[in-house]
Amino acid sequence: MTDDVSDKLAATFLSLLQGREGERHAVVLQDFPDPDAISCGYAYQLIAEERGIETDLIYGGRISHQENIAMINLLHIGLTKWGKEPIPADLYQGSIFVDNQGTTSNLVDRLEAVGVPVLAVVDHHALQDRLTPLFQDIRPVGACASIFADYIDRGGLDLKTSKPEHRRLATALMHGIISETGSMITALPLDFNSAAQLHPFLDHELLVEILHQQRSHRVMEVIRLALENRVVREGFCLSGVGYLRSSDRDAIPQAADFLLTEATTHTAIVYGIVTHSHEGESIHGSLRTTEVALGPDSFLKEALGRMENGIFYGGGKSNAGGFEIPLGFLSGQDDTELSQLKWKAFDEKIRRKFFLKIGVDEA
Ligand SMILES: [Mn+2]
Repeated sequence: MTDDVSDKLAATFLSLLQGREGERHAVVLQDFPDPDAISCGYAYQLIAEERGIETDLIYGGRISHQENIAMINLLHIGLTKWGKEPIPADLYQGSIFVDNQGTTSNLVDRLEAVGVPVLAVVDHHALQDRLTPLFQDIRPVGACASIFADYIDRGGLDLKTSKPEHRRLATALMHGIISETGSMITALPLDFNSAAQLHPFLDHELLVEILHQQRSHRVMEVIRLALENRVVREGFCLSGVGYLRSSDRDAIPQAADFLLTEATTHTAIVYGIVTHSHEGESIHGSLRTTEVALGPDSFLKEALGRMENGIFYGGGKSNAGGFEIPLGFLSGQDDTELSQLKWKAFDEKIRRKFFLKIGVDEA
């Protein structure tokens, strides 16, 4: 992307905030916010604050990764979780979607129901057509945080090392970029540029503290199960880990990351049934790949298909993807025998779908 195009995108984005003093915006993160999304939300918060706009960083799911909890606490980033309660009609004058396009947030329908206009969508996933925003900036960069760092650099904020919140923002964005690009391995030129721009404002000690959170015992257990249950065919590693609590959901991508380190594996897919306290049960899965040609977005869409309402069960970006399959009528905790039967059926079905897609003739 040329400098001119980047300048124009940043200018258009910033002009959108003009004349909105006194407004309150909903910054919508995906249901399970990751460091990339959280740092983008925080960037928008400070950019908007400078222009007299209040914001809430909102999400409809859960934050479960120990590193993400540490990030929020150490960097004093405030997130608002909306549960089942309705969103008041006059609360927000606009919404911004960062690091997602509305397909991975359960808040979209509720925001639409109370008529909150979608001001902007800033994302780096494959283009989806769920929302019709006033402004859209979707670029295939390594981290969405790099786009916000670029906005900041092109007039969004005048960063100062003397301001603690600016140092925290730079640290958050750097963490977003590092974690989203697998320590810069999948980074593209904009990611490197943005990291260089942020570098003078970083709080290195804080960054080290965020990165060095240890895994909980339960996450270790899920990784052990993933290792035990894995089936490797043609470089694909599939593993079902059974039932997990929603607070442990983030163990699934962590297990997929781990399985990807095996020499014979280029693509790891880990899934399990996540039990939510009120919302029933659903299968959550994560895909990680080092295979450049795979294309997780189309791979998952083709392998798993869509729901009755037309929405795909899964999607992704260049090296990672995820899927969620609601269990609907089959949701709910049953006796051990029925639970095991249910898991076996779903495990088998998912495995067959992926084997069929890969072209492996056995289940
Ligand atoms: Mn992202």
